[in-house]
This record gives sequence, structure tokens and C-alpha cells, in this order.
Amino acid sequence: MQLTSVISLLMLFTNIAFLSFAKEKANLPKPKAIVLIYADDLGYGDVGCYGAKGIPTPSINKLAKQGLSFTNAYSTTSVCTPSRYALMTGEYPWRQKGTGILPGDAALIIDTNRTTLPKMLQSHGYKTYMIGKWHLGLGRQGEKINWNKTISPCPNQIGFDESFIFAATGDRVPCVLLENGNVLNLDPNDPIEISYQKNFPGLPNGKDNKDLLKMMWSHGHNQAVINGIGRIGFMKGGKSALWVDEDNADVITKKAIEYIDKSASAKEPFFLMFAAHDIHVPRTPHQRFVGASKCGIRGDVTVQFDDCVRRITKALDKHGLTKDTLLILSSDNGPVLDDGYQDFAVRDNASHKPAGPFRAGKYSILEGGTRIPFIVRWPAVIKPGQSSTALINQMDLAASLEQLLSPGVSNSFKDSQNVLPAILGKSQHGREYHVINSTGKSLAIRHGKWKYIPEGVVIRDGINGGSFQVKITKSPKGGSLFNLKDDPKELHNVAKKHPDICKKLEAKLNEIRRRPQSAADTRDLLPLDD
Ligand code: NG6
Ligand code: CA
Repeated sequence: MQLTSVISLLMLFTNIAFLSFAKEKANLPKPKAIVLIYADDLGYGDVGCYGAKGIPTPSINKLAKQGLSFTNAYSTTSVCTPSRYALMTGEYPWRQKGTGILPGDAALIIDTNRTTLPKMLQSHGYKTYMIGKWHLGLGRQGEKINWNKTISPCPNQIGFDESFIFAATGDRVPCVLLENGNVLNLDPNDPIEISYQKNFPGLPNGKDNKDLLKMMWSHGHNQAVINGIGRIGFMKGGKSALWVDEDNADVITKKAIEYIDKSASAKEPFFLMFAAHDIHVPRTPHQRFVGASKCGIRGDVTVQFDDCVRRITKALDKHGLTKDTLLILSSDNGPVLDDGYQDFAVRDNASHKPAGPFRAGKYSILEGGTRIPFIVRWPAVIKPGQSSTALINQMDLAASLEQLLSPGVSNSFKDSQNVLPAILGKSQHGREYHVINSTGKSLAIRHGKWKYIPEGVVIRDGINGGSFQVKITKSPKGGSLFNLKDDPKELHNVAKKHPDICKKLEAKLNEIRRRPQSAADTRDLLPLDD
């Protein structure tokens, strides 16, 4: 058979599949709850169902058994803030300035007037809850945050009915939790002051006061000392509001369960975003998880995260909600070992492969940076125990869920694509193109089995952290082209062998840089490995 006939046949089959899905889609039930469990820095290979041996993750493995696991799912960027920005807005973060890793006193980077994932869900009748790591800024641009008053805008102004958050990360001040824009347990007589410039008179720093530290820093993290841990940034006051790192996983999980209980008794459909602090630094497992893995403290906090998953899924079970809940579990970026504290993650890693079969991790344009676990469970609709090779980006949740709730409506999001058939396991086809982002404007493009990294783009190789103990090179003249099907580790640059493919992908990347992808790009025409 001629190639053209093969392609026409393929198109015909795909169109038939698409049409039958379109019919089915109109009859899909609406989930009673949507729960997004979002880990921090959890790598592709860190959980049992994606190959980890030394870290027991029974609850996550159970989700995979009951649902659908993706092998070609990506976070938008290889660090936190931009990935979360994309998840919320459905826009590639590199289109906007100021979407890099934020300090803890940054202003909110999402315009309160724009459509967001939670606002879209609100408009379809869902109550929306944000719990855990935020890291998208608080308050207005150009205004210093007053931590002693209600802070607005906060998650509640971009689509969450309620929020219970860490402003930024566990390693950044302020080390307090905020409920609906108010610092929890704050004593008004001990107001909080934050500075990312200089320390407050009389307060110790972690650089010169190592005796105060229960966990030593390895790079950065030597400013304020809170709970015996050096942080990024300086903080004064708020003593009664300070969190205890070892308790944080329990505190936010308890809150998540309370929300589930409340929504279930009110019989309200709800969206819960549970953004764990684990397995980001500082890694501080609760005593009951110390030694729970064979990979040291980094493995132990992964087991702790798995336990949060156990408790959240148990709460859904308790209310009979499991069958009708669309639950998604993923991570904001790839793994890192030493990310600034001497927690022996490198020494204790043993033969564990945090990025699974992929190379490098957090901060990198290589696959380890953004290829992440992505599991979807919805027993009423998704057949259990499936795996999907569909190419998807987390930010596609926005457009896909919009289609689920309003079949046929036009996409409200710029770069988020409707990959609902893939997300529900009805098709093995997702995006045709996906732009991979490490940090800043460093971009690469994925299409089918091909990945192209343009000339000059920084390539960080290694898993130990920022520019620390990693090999940094640049993509060579003519760029780097990898065949991820045969070479998932990106070891063989075949750009010279396929200049035509490089040219095509470079042009496509430039086109997407200039404008959002058109609907035509999202058609399911060719199988991934073509
Ligand atoms: C880096 C921090 C790192 C981590 C990261 C953000 C240093 C030396 N490194 O600047 O520890 O906090 O920012 O991680 O301070 S993320 O997952 O939130 O993007
Ligand atoms: Ca992260």
C-alpha cells in the first residue's frame, strides 16, 4: 500500500474514533469531585508504579492500578513557579516576564481578571479549595505585603473559594501558613516582617550560627534560622504562627480531609488542589516516616507523601465519592538530590533512579526535568490498570476539563489543549507538539518520538541541583535532535543525520513562540511514534 493511502486510512480511523468519542463525550457524567494531588520535585522514577524499588508507595501504586498512568506526560517547566503558573492559567509561562522561581514576598503573578482553571471550574458549579504550596505570589505588584493583615489578592481572588497555603516554599520565609489570606495563629503583638535583602538587627543567620542548625545547608539556605533550619530570606516576629516542618504534611492533609468531609455533607461538587510540600527541601519527615525507605530522607518524605495520598483517598472512600471523583496525581518538575541542604540525598540514593529511564532532573531541559508521573483515576469512566503513551502537558487539564464540563465550548485558554480523549483513556493521542521549558526562555520541542533542542540552549546534565555539581553545556551548532523512542536517555544527537526534521521542528517552535498553537495542531492525526 502506498504511504499516502496508509495516511488516509489512519486519518479515517482516527476521525471515526474522534467522532465516536464526540458522541460519547456528550453523554459523559460530570465528576462529583475533581482532586488534583500535586507533588513537589517528585521524579518520574520516584514511585513504585513508575519503577522505584527502594521507596514503598503503595497508595500511589494503587491509584495507578485503579486508573490510567501516562508515560509521556510533562510538567510545563523544570521548576516550580512557571509550571504552576501554566497549570492555573493554561498559558506557557515563558510568554510572560516574571514567572520564574519567586521569592516568598513576591506579588501575585496571575492577573485576577483572567480565566483560570479554578475559575472555570467555579463557573461549572464546583466549590474550589487550594491547599499547600502556592508559590505564585501574593498581594499587588509594587506593594509590599503586610503579613499582619488580610492579604489580597491571594488564591481566593483567582478562583479558589477557600485557601490554606504556604506562601512560597518550605525553604523560603515566611515560615507560616495562610488561611484565606490571613496568617494562621498570628499574635498581633508579635507582627511579622520579611526581607529578602537584609537581616533584622539582633537576629541570627544560618551562615554564622551553624550551632543553631539541626540540618546544615550545602548551598544558599543560610539566612533566617527557623525550627533549626536555615532558610532563604529573613524573617522577624510571628513566633506563634511559625510552622513545624515535621508536622506540615499532617496539617495540610487534615485540612484536605476536612474540606472533603464538608463538601460531602453539603453534597457540593468540589475541586480540591492538594499541593504537597513533599518532596521539596528541606526534607523533614515526621518521626514515623524516618527510615521508611531504603533511600534515606528523600525516600522517607516520598513515603510520607504517599501516606497523604492514602488518607485523602480514604476520605473519598468514606463518603462513597471514589467512583465519581476524577483524581489526578502529578508533580511540578523533575527530581533533584542535593537542593541546598546536607540531607545526604546523594549518599543515600544508592541505586535508586529518581528520573527513571531519563537523564538529568529539576532545572534541566533534558527529559528528567519535566517528564513526570501523571496518573488519572475516575472509576465511573476510566478503565482501571491502563497505561497511555499520549503526549500531554499538565496545563492541558484546563482546556480538557472545560470540554468535559461544556462539550463543544470554545477553548478559553491560550496554550492549553483539549486532550480529553487521552486523559480519559479513550485515545492514545494527545498533543502533536509540546514545548519543553527548563528555566527562563530556554525551550525545546517534542513531536512524536522526536525532541529538538535548538542551538545555544543551555543543557544541564545531572541531578544534584541548580548549577551545583552538574555539567553545563550548550546545545551545539545545528542543535540537538534525539529519538526518544530508541534513545530515552538523550545520549545520541542525530541532528546531523536529519537536518530536515531539525529545520521543521525549529520552524514549528518559532511559530509557537510567536502565537498559540492553532486548533489544527491539536488534531489527532498521526500516532506518536511516526
Ligand atoms: C532554588 C533553591 C532551591 C529551591 C529552588 C526552587 C538555592 C541555592 N536553591 O533557588 O533550594 O528552593 O530554588 O524550587 O537557594 S522549586 O521547586 O520551588 O522551583
Ligand atoms: Ca518543584
